[in-house]
Amino acid sequence: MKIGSTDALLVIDPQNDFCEGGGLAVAGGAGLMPGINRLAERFAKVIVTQDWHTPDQISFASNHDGATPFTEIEVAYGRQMLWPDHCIQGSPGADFHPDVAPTVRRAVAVIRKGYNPAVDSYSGFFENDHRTPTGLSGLLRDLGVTCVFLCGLAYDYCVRFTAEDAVREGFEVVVISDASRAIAPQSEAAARDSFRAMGVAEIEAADLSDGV
Ligand code: VGL
Ligand code: ZN
Repeated sequence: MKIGSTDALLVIDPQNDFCEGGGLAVAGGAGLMPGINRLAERFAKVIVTQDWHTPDQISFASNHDGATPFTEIEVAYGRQMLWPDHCIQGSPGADFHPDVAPTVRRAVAVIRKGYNPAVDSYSGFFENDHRTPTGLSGLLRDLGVTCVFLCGLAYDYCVRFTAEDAVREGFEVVVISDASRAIAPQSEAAARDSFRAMGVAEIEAADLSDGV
């Protein structure tokens, strides 16, 4: 598969809290960063997302008496998984991993998400109410992007939700599997099934060649 001039690379949440030692660590997270940098060099348009919560974020188990992380609750916009505290605005955990700095420097934009305390946001396009936009769709359209390639953390949540919204927004969508890692095997399998059902292509970084 060739990289074209109307393609963009979306690098999802390459932040300290999703890497080893972080608040919501994903196994193999930090190890993705060099490969992501090599990918980012090859795309004319790179956009990075940043999970950006306040301490009173509704999806933090710590904000619900007696609740445990990785269990679900019912909120105004549907079911919501509870998480350990992570990516709190201005905290070291919310910073980009130092090894991904070259990609962040190349990025044409950083899209922050999840800053509304009452609504979590996995997707780079819409909050978890599936209605409130982040502005990413308009940005991509204004930049003339027709196809988005996704990588980053985590495969089964923020990469998955971003990919699904990108399809609904009319973009061609490709997930670069070996440049992404999942939080849990069960949700990883569910994400893979959903990608297949929705027409999201999955490739490995080695399947990409430089275009025009
Ligand atoms: C994420 C859970 C909560 C992610 C963010 O980046 O996949 N997952 N917040
Ligand atoms: Zn989050």
